[in-house]
Amino acid sequence: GIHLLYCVCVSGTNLQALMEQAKRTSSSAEIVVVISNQPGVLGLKRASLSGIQTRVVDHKLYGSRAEFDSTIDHVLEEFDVEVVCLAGFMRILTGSFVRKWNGKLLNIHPSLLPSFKGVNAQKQALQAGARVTGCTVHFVAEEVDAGAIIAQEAVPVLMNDTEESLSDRIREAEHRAFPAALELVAGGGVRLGDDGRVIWNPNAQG
Ligand code: 3YE
Repeated sequence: GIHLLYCVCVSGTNLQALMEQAKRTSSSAEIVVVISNQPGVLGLKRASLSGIQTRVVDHKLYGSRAEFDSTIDHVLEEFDVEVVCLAGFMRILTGSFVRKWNGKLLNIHPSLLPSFKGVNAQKQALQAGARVTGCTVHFVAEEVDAGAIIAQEAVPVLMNDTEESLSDRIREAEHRAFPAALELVAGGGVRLGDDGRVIWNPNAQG
């Protein structure tokens, strides 16, 4: 089963794209639970409407990152989760959590990594005068936005772009790149090697 760790900030549109992909008969993925660190967000509603189980693990109720991550870990174990997609999830995960789930955690970032790491990637691209940016799906390493790259889609920066118009264009690319990357991992087309680099399997389905 595939699991999705969702958060506030965004409206859950990446989650929606992943749910639609997983519903296809050709998909290797099944979304078994959606976890949010923010109660009441639209992503939880979207999951419930699709008949997917939801859990809220509110980071504000935990005294430390370790306790928060360990609670998420327990939910993932409860649901026998094999792959975790961070879709709008904005918390930095602890080293021990990342090590335990190494090769099973996917994150999406709104730039062509390794350019424009961190928050406000779209603003960084505009300020740098980049003419092309995009999105990246990567395996999560302890260092934020530094893990091995699974999929990328380039997006042009247009002359009159604002942070909002550029973000909208990148988000559309995310809705293609994230389901594609999930399918690659769930279908065995790609995995994380012991050296932290991606290993491609040309014989995988899909
Ligand atoms: N954790 C590790 N490595 C990664 N989490 C994400 C990706 C990723 C990861 O590659 N170890 C910015 C987080 C950046 C930040 O400072 N967040 C705050 C909370 C802000 C909030 O709640 O809105 C914090 O204290 O964690 C997922 C994407 C992380 C984005």
